[in-house]
Amino acid sequence: MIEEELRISRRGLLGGAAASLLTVSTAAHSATVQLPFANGRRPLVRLPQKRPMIGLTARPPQLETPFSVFGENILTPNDAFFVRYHLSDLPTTIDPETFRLTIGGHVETPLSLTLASLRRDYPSQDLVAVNQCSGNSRGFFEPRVGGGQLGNGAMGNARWRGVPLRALLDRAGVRIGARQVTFNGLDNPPVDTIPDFVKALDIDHARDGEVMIAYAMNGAPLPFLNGFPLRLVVPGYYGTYWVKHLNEINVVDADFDGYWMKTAYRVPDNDCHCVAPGGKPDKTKPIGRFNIRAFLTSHQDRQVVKAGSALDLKGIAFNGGSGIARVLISTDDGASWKETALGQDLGRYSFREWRTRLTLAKGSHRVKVRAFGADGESQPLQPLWQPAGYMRNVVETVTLEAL
Ligand SMILES: Nc1nc2c(c(=O)[nH]1)N[C@H]1C(S)=C(S)[C@@H](COP(=O)(O)O)O[C@H]1N2
Ligand SMILES: [Mo]
Repeated sequence: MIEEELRISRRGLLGGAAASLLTVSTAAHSATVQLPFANGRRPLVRLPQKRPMIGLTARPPQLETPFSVFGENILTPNDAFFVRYHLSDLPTTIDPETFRLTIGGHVETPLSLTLASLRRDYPSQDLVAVNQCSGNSRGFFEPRVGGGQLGNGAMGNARWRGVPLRALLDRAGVRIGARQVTFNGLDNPPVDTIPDFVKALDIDHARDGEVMIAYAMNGAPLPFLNGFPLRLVVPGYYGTYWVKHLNEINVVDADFDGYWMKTAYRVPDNDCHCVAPGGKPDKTKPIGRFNIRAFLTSHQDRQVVKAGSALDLKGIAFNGGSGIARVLISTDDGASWKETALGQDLGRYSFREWRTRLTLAKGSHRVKVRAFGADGESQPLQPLWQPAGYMRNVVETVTLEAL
């Protein structure tokens, strides 16, 4: 594993990334995809360690997963996993030999760890969990909102391997009065006026034994663009907390008030995390756990299918960690609903597959899928709205044309 990392880092991945983006954007016949909303035309771009992906921005590199990938694999392959960055001053190479992860602040014994020590001297754990950007599906908001106009591809499910954060905090010895833990990575703002990307979790959350420092994803080192050599994994929580190229952890004795906690990534402080379309929340709080979602992955909107014969439909569902209890399907635009069968349970933070077989009469059918969590939570039938375009989870509708 270490050898693989060495090889990767010496190739100077991000240097390569910038170069290939340039090639794509200047190519006369570069392929594009159309996301199903206005201004949804996107280039298909190729970056190191990635298959052709939907390009959102070139600098910093931001990539969306082509939606068909979710129908092919319940674990999203590393080379198809989405990429999100805020700051354009990214490291171009990271040397795994000299890399150090520090743990400091309100602790008894500050630590500075090599990657080798992290693997050798600490327990490891495996966990399947979805990483989803807060703004996944933002492009579908009506009225439209500012921010990356994403389709449904800013999510992915992987088997993460790493060290429970609790083990590191215990080794460092958290002092009485600790309130939060902050996380910083090797990427930097291009100018001083833009705040560095630093996130924080409450101390009890950080010590829950599930939050982890991952060094591998689906049995391989993290792809560079997904946080090589280390990233935070915060099961059930939006991707904003999953700090990449993580090299600095600090325990603090007050609520951390950095820009990316205090100003950005906040949601209306109410049960639906929503306001009337076009409105403004009077109170906000930091974004937290995923709400529940379900998707049809076997068929596309407007797909033509055969009338009168058995049709196999499948898809995925996930939520913030209670797990998926049931997924219902409607083929009459929500008038009636029918149970689907759930696939293998890879854990309560994972995508859960659902399947069903049905027959459609000749005509156009509005197919809806609606998931219910083990905690009873379900999806709204009408979209909720909020100004940042986070947390979209309306019941999805796909029209199938049976001929
Ligand atoms: N260092 C660093 N980590 C980061 C970010 C970032 O800008 N810098 N963006 C966060 C956000 S908002 C998301 S959605 C996830 C995306 O993870 P991915 O790029 O591996 O898909 O990374 C998170 N970790
Ligand atoms: Mo995000």
